[in-house]
Amino acid sequence: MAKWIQLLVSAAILGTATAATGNCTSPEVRKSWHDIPNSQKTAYIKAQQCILSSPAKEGKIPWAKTRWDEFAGLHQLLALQIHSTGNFLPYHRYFLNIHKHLLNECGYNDSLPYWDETRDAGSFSKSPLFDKTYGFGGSGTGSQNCVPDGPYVNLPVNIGPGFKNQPRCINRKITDFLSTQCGASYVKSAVAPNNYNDAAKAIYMGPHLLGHEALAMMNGDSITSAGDPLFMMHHGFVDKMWFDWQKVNKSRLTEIGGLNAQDPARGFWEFSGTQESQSSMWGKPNAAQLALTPDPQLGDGGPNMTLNHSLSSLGIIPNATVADIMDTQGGYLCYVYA
Ligand SMILES: *[C@@H]1O[C@H](CO)[C@@H](O)[C@H](O)[C@H]1NC(C)=O
Ligand SMILES: *[C@@H]1O[C@H](CO)[C@@H](O)[C@H](O)[C@H]1NC(C)=O
Ligand SMILES: *[C@@H]1O[C@H](CO)[C@@H](O)[C@H](O)[C@H]1NC(C)=O
Ligand SMILES: *[C@@H]1O[C@H](CO)[C@@H](O)[C@H](O)[C@H]1NC(C)=O
Ligand SMILES: *[C@@H]1O[C@H](CO)[C@@H](O)[C@H](O)[C@H]1NC(C)=O
Ligand SMILES: CC(=O)N[C@H]1CO[C@H](CO)[C@@H](O)[C@@H]1O
Ligand SMILES: [Cu+2]
Repeated sequence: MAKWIQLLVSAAILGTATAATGNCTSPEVRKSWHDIPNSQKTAYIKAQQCILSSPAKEGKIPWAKTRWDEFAGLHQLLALQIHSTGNFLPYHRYFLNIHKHLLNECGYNDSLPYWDETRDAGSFSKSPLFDKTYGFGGSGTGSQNCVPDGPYVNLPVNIGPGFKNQPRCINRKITDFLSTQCGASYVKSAVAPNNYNDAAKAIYMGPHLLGHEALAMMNGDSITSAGDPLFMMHHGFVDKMWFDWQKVNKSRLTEIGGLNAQDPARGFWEFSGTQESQSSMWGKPNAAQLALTPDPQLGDGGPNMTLNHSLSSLGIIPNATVADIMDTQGGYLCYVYA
């Protein structure tokens, strides 16, 4: 089969499309981990183990030792641009797409699963997500809260805590009562506001934040929680909230707002104080980190988010714009949530 035909065929099977075609005829269907077959879980886990154990490839982030470090390291560099800003939902949607690319590199080409947390709200610890064979391993134990079992034991992450970079185990600590606010009624209020800024903030401060608190991934650290592969399941759930909000009105497919970097006077919305005072929790990026951090205003030409905002993965996948990722069926992206 000619190379271009293979590409067309695989694009059709996978429901993917590129910005060049602009078409999305058979979207990838993203399903909750609860609803995918064990064979798919096994394939996903195998690819994730491969990402965690493959050497760094891009070479842009010197302290990233593995492919996964390059991914978690990207989240660390961008942490003060993509949390408590208008770029929270867009960047994390793009981040899911970067993860999809890494899974592809490791041989997983099926759809991206996510975690419908409403099904486990209030009792996260009993969720099938924490299965040690067909899941992410359980709640952490010992002084470091290292995940004691499951597929990612003994696969260290070298990014974090905070802006430091030291090898550490994948760790988390589940607190069931905090997970209550990932339930259906909380999700419903998070997607109720009728403008982007209010909905984005309600999603961020609601089920997104409470999910992080209930899971305390990577010491619950806002800068590097992406080190735990479970982060991607949680952020699929967050992305679905935006997707559900966007579905209500076509005009929401072009609605964007907020700042493209944290307001230094406010920092993270979930903590009091300023960015400076909050930095006592995780330190500050050093000069080498600052030099690698993308310019938050690239594409916007000012402090406000626009559809022309540039999204970068530091080379893992090509840059995109917010306009590219607004519609999950716009062609650059091609998926729906079930
Ligand atoms: C999976 O996707 C990658 C990247 O698109 C591609 O190189 C690879 O051939 C695909 N593998 C299969 C089994 O389709
Ligand atoms: C959709 O959004 C447009 C523009 O904001 C608004 O005029 C219209 O009333 C909305 N429609 C619905 C059904 O909410
Ligand atoms: C991609 O984004 C990075 C970081 O913002 C920027 O430095 C680079 O110039 C962009 N690349 C292209 C091809 O636009
Ligand atoms: C969009 O962003 C690019 C850089 O990423 C810039 O060159 C261009 O001028 C921007 N367009 C508008 C309309 O702001
Ligand atoms: C940014 O947006 C705010 C709120 O919509 C607006 O008041 C301000 O003028 C904008 N700033 C720039 C530089 O566009
Ligand atoms: C940009 C692009 O390729 N658009 C095509 C999408 O598919 C429709 C129908 O198949 C074509 O008419 C468009 O040209
Ligand atoms: Cu994040």
